[in-house]
Amino acid sequence: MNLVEIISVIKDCNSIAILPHVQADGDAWGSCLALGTALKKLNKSVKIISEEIIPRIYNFLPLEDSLIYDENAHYHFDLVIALDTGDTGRLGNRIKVFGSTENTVNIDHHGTNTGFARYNYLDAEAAATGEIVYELINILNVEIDTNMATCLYVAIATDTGCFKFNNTTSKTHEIVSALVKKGVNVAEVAQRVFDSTTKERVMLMGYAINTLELFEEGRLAFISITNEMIKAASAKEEDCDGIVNIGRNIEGVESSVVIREKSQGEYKVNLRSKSYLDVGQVAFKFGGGGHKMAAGCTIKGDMDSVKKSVYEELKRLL
Ligand SMILES: [Mn+2]
Repeated sequence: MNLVEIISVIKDCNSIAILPHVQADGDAWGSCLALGTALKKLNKSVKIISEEIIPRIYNFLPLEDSLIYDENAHYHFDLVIALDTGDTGRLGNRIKVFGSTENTVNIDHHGTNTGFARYNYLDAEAAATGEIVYELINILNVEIDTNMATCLYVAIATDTGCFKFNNTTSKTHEIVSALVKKGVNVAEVAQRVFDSTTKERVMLMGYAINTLELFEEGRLAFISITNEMIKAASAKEEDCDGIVNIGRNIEGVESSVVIREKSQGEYKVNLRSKSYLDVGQVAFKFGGGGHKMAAGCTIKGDMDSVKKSVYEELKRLL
């Protein structure tokens, strides 16, 4: 499907639900809020349904009154659109909402996307789903206002690590240039999204750094986060975000891993790489997904067995 075909599907529908993935990141939130606003401007009835409340660093984004958090919400929609979501597992409990209609759209940039909707648009070359949504809104012929531009800017800036990852292209900069012309306050976004932290997060980072281990002549970095650490730091789930970059930034490290205890016997694994190792492939092998340089999965076991499995897989690809 191309974007024009996706748009004809959207135009035929009146009530539309937009779903970000679970533990939505800046790309998912920004893309959903921008697309939601654009569709409202076309007089569509829009609900953005997320699994969690928007994290502190994104709560300055212009929040639509269409935003709802209730994953058990049962409504009838003419169309459900999943954004930035690689597979149905990433829809969490909202799989019920997604499954409530035959008319479903999936717009994404994860190379591992399973094409789970009736209408799928996948562009693995796009740095962020926000880039695709920008194009979509332009083809829809909706004027991008400052609020929408800010949402899309956050989407693209977060997924490119502030334009530092190698998914950043000249097209990324062209899109961002157009967004900045619409009045995005670049300094404010940087301050709120990238340069602000909390005491709890810093405490958690302290505990996490103490678990740092390097393997294979310093090419693999592992950090472990237990529920005990999160509790001791009074930290939240979202405070774990970005800790994986601490390992990745170490000179000589190719791949960095954070293993976080989720519940008894279940561990969330975050993977990053620096130049060549395809961590998306590793995550996929464990039932997760993502990109070449950034991916994630959930593995059952105990901390040591999870670490060993991931380590063996990464070692093979080094
Ligand atoms: Mn994304």
